[in-house]
Amino acid sequence: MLTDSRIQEHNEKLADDHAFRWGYMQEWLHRKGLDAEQILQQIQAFQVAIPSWALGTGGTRFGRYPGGGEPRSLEEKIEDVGLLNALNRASGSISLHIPWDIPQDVQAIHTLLDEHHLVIDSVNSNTFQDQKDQQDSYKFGSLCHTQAHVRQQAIDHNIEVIEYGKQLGCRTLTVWLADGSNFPGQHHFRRAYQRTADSLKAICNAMPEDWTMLVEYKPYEPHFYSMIIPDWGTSLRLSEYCGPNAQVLVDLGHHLPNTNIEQIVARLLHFGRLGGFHFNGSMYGDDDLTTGSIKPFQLFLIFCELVQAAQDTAVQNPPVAYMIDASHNTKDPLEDLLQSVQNILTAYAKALLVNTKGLFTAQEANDVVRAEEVLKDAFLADVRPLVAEAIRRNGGALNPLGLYRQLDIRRQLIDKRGRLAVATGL
Ligand SMILES: [Mn+2]
Repeated sequence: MLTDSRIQEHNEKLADDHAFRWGYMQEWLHRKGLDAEQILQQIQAFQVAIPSWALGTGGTRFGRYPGGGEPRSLEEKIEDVGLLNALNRASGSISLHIPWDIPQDVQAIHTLLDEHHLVIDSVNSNTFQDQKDQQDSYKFGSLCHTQAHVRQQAIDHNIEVIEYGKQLGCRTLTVWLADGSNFPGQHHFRRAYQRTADSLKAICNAMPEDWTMLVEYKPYEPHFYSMIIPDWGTSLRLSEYCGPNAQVLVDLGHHLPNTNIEQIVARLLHFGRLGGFHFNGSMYGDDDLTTGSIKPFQLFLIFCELVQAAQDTAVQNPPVAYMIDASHNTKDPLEDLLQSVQNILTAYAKALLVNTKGLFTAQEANDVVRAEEVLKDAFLADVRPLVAEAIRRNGGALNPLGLYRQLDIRRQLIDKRGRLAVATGL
């Protein structure tokens, strides 16, 4: 479907145009006093995980319009991520969802992962829906439930997820809790919080020492009066309660409109508790749109905080696990993911161009205009040749989306898997 020689062929066709644009970019960087090679190396090293649940067409509660050729098994999901990674070389890991992606043959999965140069990045538990044959329902909560045996069932599920993760060589458990209440009076806020904290601690204690638990927050949905973990403050407090192996996970869509997410990122970095990142785009709420499609400037500002923290020896934050967490309702999921990764790399590349020294000087002098202009100078740069060169050096395609379309990969997937193939788990 996609071979190295196909990528070579594609790159050769675009070589002349790329050389011209990349040459100009190099000259521009040189004049700015920036080290092109060093910036390239950082872009080349950036990896963002692809979640197994984003490979099929998403939907709303009103309808779903699958485009065909969706992966029907964990094996086919790995093949799809392998395709993405072959094209852009920045999607070398997968985030799995249990029980949607329980491996039947662990050894075969390892072999397939190796074939595609992929690793399992994290495992995600699911207590937001009842599974077949499940004894107790999560209708009124899981880790926060009033009854101990329901909480224990949810804890046991998370421990089972850790076991699968161990078999697959991963070291990160992501917990997103749908627990919450829909009406005033439904929850005893303090007791429900404490039960959740103790449940999370029990899960954390069951993890191997080199594992990290990521605690994700969300202000509303599926519950509309209160969520157990609605904000970063609650996530932070819970992480601290659980110990050094627990970290906060920021999902871009999990904020109320106009929240200053870059400031939250800076705060968490300052506290050394930013463990993970879920990328998506948002217009109103948890819209799960293509990353960078709605607010590219915000994405850039978030990366500025990440880059500045990485350059600051005073920041004691563990490496951040990056993942895309989007839903693709109208686009081909693979095209959407290719766009997302491209937008993420673009925002990162722009952040790497910021004249940090100049910015800090302007900040110290309270030169508001200068500080803003320093940021805008980097944001407005056309970094596409820089991103393309990084992908090319990693062995990927100069235009990943262009090559995907040129090879008509979706058509090939439909021929192979069928028009009605529906991704497992959705
Ligand atoms: Mn998420």
